[in-house]
Order: sequence, then structure tokens, then C-alpha cells
Amino acid sequence: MEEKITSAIVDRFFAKFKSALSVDAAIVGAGPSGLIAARDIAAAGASVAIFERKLVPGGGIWGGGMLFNEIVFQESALPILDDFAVKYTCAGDGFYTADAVHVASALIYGATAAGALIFNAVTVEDIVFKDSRVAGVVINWTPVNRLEMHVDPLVVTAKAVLDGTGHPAEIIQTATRKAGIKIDTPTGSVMGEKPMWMESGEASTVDNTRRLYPGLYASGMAANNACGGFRMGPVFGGMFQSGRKIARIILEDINA
Ligand code: 48F
Repeated sequence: MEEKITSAIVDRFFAKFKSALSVDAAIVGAGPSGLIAARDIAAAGASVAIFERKLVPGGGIWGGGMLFNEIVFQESALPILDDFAVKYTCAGDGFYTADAVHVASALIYGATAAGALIFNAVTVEDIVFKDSRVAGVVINWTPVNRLEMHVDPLVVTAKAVLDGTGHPAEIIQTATRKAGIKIDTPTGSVMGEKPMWMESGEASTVDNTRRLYPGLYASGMAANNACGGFRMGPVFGGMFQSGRKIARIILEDINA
């Protein structure tokens, strides 16, 4: 029995990993925008792999606001939440609330049920840059990175790489620093996240969601960091709409 159990895990994991070595979309970060983008792209029939640094996908959803595990979103986000069968409660004035644990698990389930693969405890530490485009991600196990082991990474190639890493915009920062590229922001470089202004931050998250460079896309707070948008705290409608918008852009590009 011992050998059978181990063999089942190893065989299935490597078959799964092998199927993700070259994908249509590589998504870095399983936060709300990345999970919604993954679900929409996979539901359209394209191949998607999400690489998530933490053991648990879901990003900033789980803790709600200041660990009060409820999140808030606007009426305009309801069609997206309905697609994930999320249960919510009206809070008045066009706002709704939902249990943060329920939302996080619904988005993870929706993305994976649509066919997206999530590789958790995997950190994207670099990009592939060739023929003047971002062409993939360089990955390693998060514990390898955390323990600073001197271990070379492996590579996954992709037609589209989505930075869904949240506030730090790690992939965009790496691309501009190491490849020296000018990205599609007003200054051509990473402009940095501005302080809290909820209305502005919510709108700019969606506006700033875009293709920044051939093969490189931004969603969620990473898009706001790249383009100099305000932060907005625990209101999630903009994140949800950002994920849906970037999926549409990526699907148009990979089908072009
Ligand atoms: O930050 P995060 O939840 O992304 P988001 O979609 O949503 C932001 C909101 O949660 C919240 C907010 C709401 O209004 O402002 O902050 O922009 O999730 C980002 C995920 O990316 C992972 C990280 O662990 C988190 O789960 N991540 C970050 N860098 C890497 C990474 C990396 N280099 N490799 C793999 N995963």
C-alpha cells in the first residue's frame, strides 16, 4: 500500500506539472483578480497555470478588513460573484458583504473547476524574456527561496504572463528592472502605489488593468502599483472586475 499511495501522487503530480510546462496563460498570484482571470480564461478553453507563493491560495481575501472576515463589494460585481455561486448580503447604498472564507474558497473552486491548475507553495522569481516579449516564468519552491538554498529554478513558458501579485507588483518590477523595458504607463516605468482613496482606487484598479508589454499583463493591486493608482482597502469590486477585464484582454491577444 505504501508504494501505491506514493506512486499515485508522484505519477499524477508529474503528469499535471508536465501539462503546464507550456501554457496559454501563466498567472502569478492566486488573489481575487488572478483567480477570476484564471476561471474566465480556462472557461474559454485556454490553458492556465497559477503559481502561488503561499500554501493557501486566496491572497488578501481571507482576512476581510483587519481580520474581521467579511468583505465588501459593489452591485456592479454581482454578475461575477453569481458565476462563482457566491452567497452575499445587501448592506445598503449599493454595497454587499460576503463571508471572506466563503468567497476565497468559492473563487479557488471556480478557477480549478474551470480547468485552471494551481501550483501552490511555488514562487515566481524571474521572467523569461526573449524576442522582445515576456515569454514565461521562472519558478522554484517557496521553501527553497525562503531558506535561501542555492538551487536553480525551472521554467514554464506562456503566451501571456499575468502579474496578479497584489501590492508589490513583483513581476512587473522584475521585468522593468532586469529587462530594461518601457511599459504602458504614463511614464513608461512603474509609478508606485498611492495612499488610500477608496473611490479613486476602485475605479483606477479597473482602468489600470491592461497589457503593459508584449506578453506581460497586470491585474488587481499590481496594476495600480504599475500605473500609480490609489489603494482602497477591503472593498473588492474593483479586484473582481479587474480579473474579468484582464481575462478578456488576454483571450483576445492569444486568439489573435
Ligand atoms: O494581494 P492579492 O490578494 O492580489 P489582488 O488580486 O487583490 C488585492 C486584494 O486582496 C487586497 C486589496 C483589496 O481591495 O487591496 O489586497 O491584487 O494576492 C496576491 C497573491 O500573489 C502571491 C501572494 O502570495 C498572494 O497570494 N504572490 C506574490 N508574489 C508572488 C506570489 C510571486 N513572486 N510568486 C508567486 N506568488
